[in-house]
Amino acid sequence: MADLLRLLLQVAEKAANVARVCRQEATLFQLLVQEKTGDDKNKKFVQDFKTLADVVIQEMIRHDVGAQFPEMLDFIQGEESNKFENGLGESVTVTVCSTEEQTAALLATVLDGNHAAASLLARTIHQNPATIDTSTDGLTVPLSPSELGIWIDPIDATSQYIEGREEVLEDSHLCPSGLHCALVLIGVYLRSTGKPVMGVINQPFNYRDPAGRGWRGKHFWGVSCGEVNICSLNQSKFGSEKGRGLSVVLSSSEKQVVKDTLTSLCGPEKVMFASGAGYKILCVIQGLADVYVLSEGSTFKWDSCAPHALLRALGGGVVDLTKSLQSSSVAQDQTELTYHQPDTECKGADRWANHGGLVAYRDCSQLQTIMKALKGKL
Ligand code: 2IP
Ligand code: CA
Ligand code: CA
Repeated sequence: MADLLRLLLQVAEKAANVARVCRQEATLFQLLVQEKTGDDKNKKFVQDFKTLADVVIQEMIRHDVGAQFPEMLDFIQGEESNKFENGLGESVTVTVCSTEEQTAALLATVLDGNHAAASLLARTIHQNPATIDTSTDGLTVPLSPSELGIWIDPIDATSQYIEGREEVLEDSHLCPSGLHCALVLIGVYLRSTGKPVMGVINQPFNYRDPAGRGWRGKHFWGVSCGEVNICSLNQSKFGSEKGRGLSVVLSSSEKQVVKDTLTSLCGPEKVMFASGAGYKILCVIQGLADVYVLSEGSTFKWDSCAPHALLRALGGGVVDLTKSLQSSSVAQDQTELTYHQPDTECKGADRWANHGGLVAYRDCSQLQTIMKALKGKL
């Protein structure tokens, strides 16, 4: 299934192009924001925004993956629904059509007849992205499409994407907020066990092109199944950092008791804060933080699936915090998050929430240290 990986990298790059186009066109961007309603409301934000960019990206990924792997079509899910309401209160179902012109015509109905904006979007959707260096040659993945499902978060950290603050990223430094926290996340899991096996992360706003041609992105990928454990980031750079003291990344809205406990464990300078659930897990993947702890059920399957696969490829993982605290004796593998089963007691998006909170880690012994410190505190 190396061809699936290559396809996901390609379509994630196209997604990043859509995200960039939407930000670069100021008038287009104004048109794009719309408030969420009903069951799909993310309880975390008073005002959560659903952008057309999100919907378009998710549908484009579904379309492109479904075209090459029809067996997967019914198992491609994401954060968004493809129903969109335009300024006239009409409901439009957003789909990717077979030609650019048809897609543009459909999008124009969502964009209240703004044909210029619709054409721009349609062109990006139907354009092949620049070939990206995937270095996946020779990779064989022992999986077949009929055993796989996909979770898409078309844009994670939407609030940062909408706010659009530009920060200059420094190597080996975590940057708490800004456009670079916005990520395209595509995760692949096994339908039978729910284990994440492949992940692609695209960071559309990684740096500004020095030649003035706008934003450039960066991509990351990983595969973890059976004997195959491979990640686009190599592990070697983590080794030398051992012994420098444990560091954690948290949401700024994390519970005070968690902040306090981890501050006494790690020291104040080793407790960092950042936006975006995906970005925080990416910080752990990149070695910018050792562990990400979240005590609330405020993330969803589409937030964690892709980065979870990369962490597994690196020998780490993402566990359910509540389950892990309850069961120190249970094999740790049994507390890893899974992606195949909804919580049938909940409705809407909540069916797919990571209710028990989570801990993302690269190193099992660091996970143990964190769990020991949090035991009895929550
Ligand atoms: C959000 C986003 C938020 C995160 C929240 C996610 O996804 O990643 O930043 O909160 O958990 O569900 P926090 O930044 O406090 O960790 P989206 O932006 O896709 O709604
Ligand atoms: Ca998200
Ligand atoms: Ca999102």
